[in-house]
Amino acid sequence: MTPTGSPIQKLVVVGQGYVGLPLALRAVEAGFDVVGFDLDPNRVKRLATGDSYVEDISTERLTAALDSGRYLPTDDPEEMAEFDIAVVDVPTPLKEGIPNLAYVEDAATTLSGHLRTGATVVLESTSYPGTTEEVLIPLLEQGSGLRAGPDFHVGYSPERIDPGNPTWTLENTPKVVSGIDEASLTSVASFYGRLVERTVAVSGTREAELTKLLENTFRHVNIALVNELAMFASDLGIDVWESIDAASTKPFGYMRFTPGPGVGGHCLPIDPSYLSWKVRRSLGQPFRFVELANDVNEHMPDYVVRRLMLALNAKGRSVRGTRVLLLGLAYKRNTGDAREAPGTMIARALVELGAEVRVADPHLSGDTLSVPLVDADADELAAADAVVIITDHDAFDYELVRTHARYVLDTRHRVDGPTVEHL
Ligand code: SAJ
Repeated sequence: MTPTGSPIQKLVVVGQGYVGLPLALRAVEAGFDVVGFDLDPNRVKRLATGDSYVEDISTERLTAALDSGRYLPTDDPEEMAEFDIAVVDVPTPLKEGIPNLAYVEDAATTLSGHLRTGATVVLESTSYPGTTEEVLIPLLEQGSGLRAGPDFHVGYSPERIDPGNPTWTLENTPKVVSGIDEASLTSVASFYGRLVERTVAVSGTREAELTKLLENTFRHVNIALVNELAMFASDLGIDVWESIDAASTKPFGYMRFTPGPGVGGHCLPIDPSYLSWKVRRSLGQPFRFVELANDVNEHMPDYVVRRLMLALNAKGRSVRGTRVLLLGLAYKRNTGDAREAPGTMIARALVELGAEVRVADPHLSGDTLSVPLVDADADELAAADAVVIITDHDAFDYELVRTHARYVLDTRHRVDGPTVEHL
């Protein structure tokens, strides 16, 4: 309920990225008055003109929200005034391996200036257990003079947005919800209950924070397992891909993961380290699975370069002066996000070794790259001394690769042929 006891109406979403913008627009469609706050004036300008920079949000959907008169993108904190509920969707990066909560702290301080009795604040950003109660709440209380619990509600609800996923959306993905007390949980659960099909309540914010970290650490550790297995299998002359395919036929008790050139993106390379940092800081012990998984996955780009060096060496070639075409630089298939992408590390290493590196990636624009961006056409494929498949976008013509490339190192097992080696 709002401070005046009427249903929650005014929502502020702090951060209009791949998580905050879908939430803001879903809330507009559910009838809320929404302020979409972002520190980046360029983003605000683009949103205000109906120009979406989030792949899951179409121009039509954004324009409809603007036309409703209930969506206001802004970088002016004054527009937050009188909010009933605020959701914080800001980045939580690592800085030299240490959690960097500067964006969360900034959001809390800004919101505290507009916090009223009876209002609700929810943190969605991924962070270590304790962040809501040890970082967010003190700043909200300091800036408002109010007390979390008696005066305003606070909760945590992890984001589960999977960009580009056509099946699982904000609406149909179960939403874990929590509160610092019963009244907070009720407020948070009823808010999300108006946006998503199913909410899942847990007893406290720390359990909710740990839920998200468990989800992504589970993936990170299992990807590291198959990556290490792939390296051993290759040395043992065993086709690990066949074994993975065969294991994947098990209808229970197994989940398919596949080797790759490393783990990129804004989730997996980062989230598990929030957990291991918290364990080490609070308990003085290493979270060995996470630290080992980080070590294995961070090693994969170097392993790919080593495999290429061995292949060239077998042909009497050095890397220096060799023309290498990298297929796919984005961190994940069919996306254009090259953040923390292993492909960029592989490209950099090959350039340092003196290779002539070219990249083909239909999802990337050339202005972000330090190497030429080309098309993976027959000429480019034939002209390369080696082709490395790093991100297996569906847009590539793998038959063309198979028939024109003299040598292919395929890190995703997307193509077969006499000139192809797999990770
Ligand atoms: N990767 C592998 N082998 C695998 C799976 C992934 O090498 O078997 C690599 C990918 O190439 C990529 C990285 O790991 O470089 C991360 O891939 P991801 O599939 O985990 O995709 P993300 O980073 O977009 O993870 C998101 C997460 N979503 C949220 O945090 C809300 C994650 O929880 C989802 O499970 C995941 O999407 C998903 O399932 O697609």
